[in-house]
Amino acid sequence: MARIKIKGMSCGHCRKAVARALESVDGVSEVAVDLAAGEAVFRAGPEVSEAAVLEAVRRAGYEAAYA
Ligand SMILES: [Cu+2]
Repeated sequence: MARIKIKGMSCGHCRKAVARALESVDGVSEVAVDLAAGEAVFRAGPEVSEAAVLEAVRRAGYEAAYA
């Protein structure tokens, strides 16, 4: 499983927005976003680039980085 840190989530709406953004990336599945911890864990297939994942989260309005 891959894990990223996310900055700027403040409520359940943020958590859902980040989850949707991650699920929109081809090859990403089993997304779990932890609001309190400010992180997300997901399964990423071999076609998934870290840059694409971070860009998807950024487009949703949040800063993200691989831990
Ligand atoms: Cu929010």
